[in-house]
Amino acid sequence: ASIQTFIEGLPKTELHLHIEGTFEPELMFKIAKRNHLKIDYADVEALKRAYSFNNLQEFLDIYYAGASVLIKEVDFYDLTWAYLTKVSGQNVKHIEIFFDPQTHTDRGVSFETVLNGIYKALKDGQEQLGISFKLIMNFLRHLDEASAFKTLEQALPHKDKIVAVGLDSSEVGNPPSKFKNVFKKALEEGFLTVAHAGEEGPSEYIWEALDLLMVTRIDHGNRCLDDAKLVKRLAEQQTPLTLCPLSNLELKVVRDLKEHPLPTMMAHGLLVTINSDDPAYFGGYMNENYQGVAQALNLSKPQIATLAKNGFKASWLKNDEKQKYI
Ligand code: ES4
Ligand code: ZN
Repeated sequence: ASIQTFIEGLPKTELHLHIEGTFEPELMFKIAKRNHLKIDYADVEALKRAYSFNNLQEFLDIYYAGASVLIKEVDFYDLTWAYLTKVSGQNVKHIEIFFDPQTHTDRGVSFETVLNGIYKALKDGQEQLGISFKLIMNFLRHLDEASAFKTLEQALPHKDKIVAVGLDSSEVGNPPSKFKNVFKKALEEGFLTVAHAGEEGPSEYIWEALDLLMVTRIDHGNRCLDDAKLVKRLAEQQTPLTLCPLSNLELKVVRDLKEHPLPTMMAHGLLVTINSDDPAYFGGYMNENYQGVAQALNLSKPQIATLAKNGFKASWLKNDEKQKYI
């Protein structure tokens, strides 16, 4: 079989996905219209032409603007359901996905409106599409720790729905240490922790995520390769890195997929996984991310299969659930 058919047939996980980053332009216009809101672009084509980014911040500005048309619970449901039906066709079996409550609560949308819409769709996806899930609540790192604390308080009645907290948005200048107290509280409350680190920020931020935020996975982590001691630590502990190749390309974290650090990381024995980050903005869901690196880096079928298995290993599925796939 071709590499493409091989990738399509592999059971896959998605461990690094912002649900707000799955907002396709067509759905965005539809939801804006029914909420009587205007989008700054004339039509889907004009909006798509704006999807050209030189760095993370240029992307985030458009991503937050897009999310601002989400108002009602059904909007969050429809967003999540559209994503689930999309990846159900890509043989994605298990997902652990992020949502950004502050992006919505800061606009006056209630925490429950956001959470319930997303959660109901995830439940329906589990029942109707057979996709199991975990939900991760991210704090926006460009906001202060007090705002993150407020958000954590809002999550406490929903520990049955939210398994972990994470950290995203503008990385440089907003180190993990800024959030050490709120992550400590989250850990005491029984949440798992993850954090974006080493996407644009330095390897020191990865150390902080490990040692101060006690993360069980690093989101991105590309810059770990700048520090041999850190690579050794990540390899020894088998701390997963949730890599996002097409995101890295679109945000100019790498110049070309041929220069992606994935093969070097694999050679160092790191537990690397392939994920899609914000697929509506970066031009590809799971299969396209696998296909991108497979082609650019000339990966073998066993290497591609290892990446897919790594996703299950790196997941929070129970051991007996993982064993089916690894
Ligand atoms: C994000 Cl690629 C990326 N990095 C940091 N924060 C984000 N939020 C959505 N996508
Ligand atoms: Zn991300």
